[in-house]
Amino acid sequence: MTSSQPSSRHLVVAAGQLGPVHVGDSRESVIERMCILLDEAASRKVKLVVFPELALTTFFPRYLLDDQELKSYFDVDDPTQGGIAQAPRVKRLFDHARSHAIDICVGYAERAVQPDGSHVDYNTSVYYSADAGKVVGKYRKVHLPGAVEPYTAAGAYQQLEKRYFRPGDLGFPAFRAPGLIDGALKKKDGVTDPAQSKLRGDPIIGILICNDRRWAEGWRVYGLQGTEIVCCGYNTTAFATKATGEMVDMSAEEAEAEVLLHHKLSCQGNSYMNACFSINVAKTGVEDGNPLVGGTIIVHPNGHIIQEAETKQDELVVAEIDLEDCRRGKEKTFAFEKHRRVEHYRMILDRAGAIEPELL
Ligand code: CDT
Repeated sequence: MTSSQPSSRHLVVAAGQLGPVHVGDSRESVIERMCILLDEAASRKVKLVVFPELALTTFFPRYLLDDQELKSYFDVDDPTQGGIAQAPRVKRLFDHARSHAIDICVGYAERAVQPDGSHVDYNTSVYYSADAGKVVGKYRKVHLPGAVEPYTAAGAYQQLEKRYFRPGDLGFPAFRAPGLIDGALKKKDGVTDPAQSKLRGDPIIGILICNDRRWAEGWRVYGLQGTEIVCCGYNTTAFATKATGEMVDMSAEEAEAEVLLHHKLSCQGNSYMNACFSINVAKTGVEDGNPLVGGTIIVHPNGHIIQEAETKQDELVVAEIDLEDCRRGKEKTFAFEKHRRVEHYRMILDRAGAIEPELL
């Protein structure tokens, strides 16, 4: 061990699970709830809290809205005005996190102001570093579920993300979060051999949003950037319907169990296959009659769930993690630089739909 090698890569992290946010709930009231979770996090020595997808509002893509109604759900992210961390309705959350020296990752509906003054809407999460006092990572949801046009069948459950958001345009950009690990290796330490610097720098973070967690592709792109912690907020319905409106043929309990199974398989499998921790955070409970699944989990790089929510309400789910635990998978089991066979993966890039082999 050299003098610049951190003696410990331990870190206390948390999922800031939120209970329902109803249509009539104000931003201020939701941010107050999030600040209460941050107060608890501070008392438990947490350094990073991950909040859900679209944390500040109800999950509005379940409603058909006109432009005026829609506008109220978006927060303006204007780079010339300091971005989302300075947006008047949200600033308090970031300031509160900084006052506790806690990083936060938070999802919101982003109305992105363009250089010509027009705007583009995204389903976004940002990572705010308390140490840097600014947003150091931003992700715009790539895999938008649902439809542009509402289903017309009576009783159909709407999921209008494709109508309200543009698919993310930033790819899957991993980034480092400063100030979380004492003695993290820096550029100025002059270690130029990647074999020597690997897993010794500031933690490498990636963000996914809800439906993204079901797609191996995004996780792998993060894996290929050495990501150690994936932050993923979600709003997932606790039931399954057909586009025609009727429920899939199973009881409500069976449907919820199935939703939870798929959620856990996705997070546990992909954490293991990319040797990273993941912090997967629900907005849960019943929003204006619409049940959302819980299942907030913090997952270890070996695929184990190390901490899990016990409620469907606001709840802080805390785990102490050791980033060193990523090493075995990254350097031995998978060691992408040794074992990936990229000459066989072309189809993953070139093909969207499945083309079956010819019939026999
Ligand atoms: N919010 C979100 O992405 N929800 C999706 C539901 C998709 S059902 C059309 C999810 O994957 O949980």
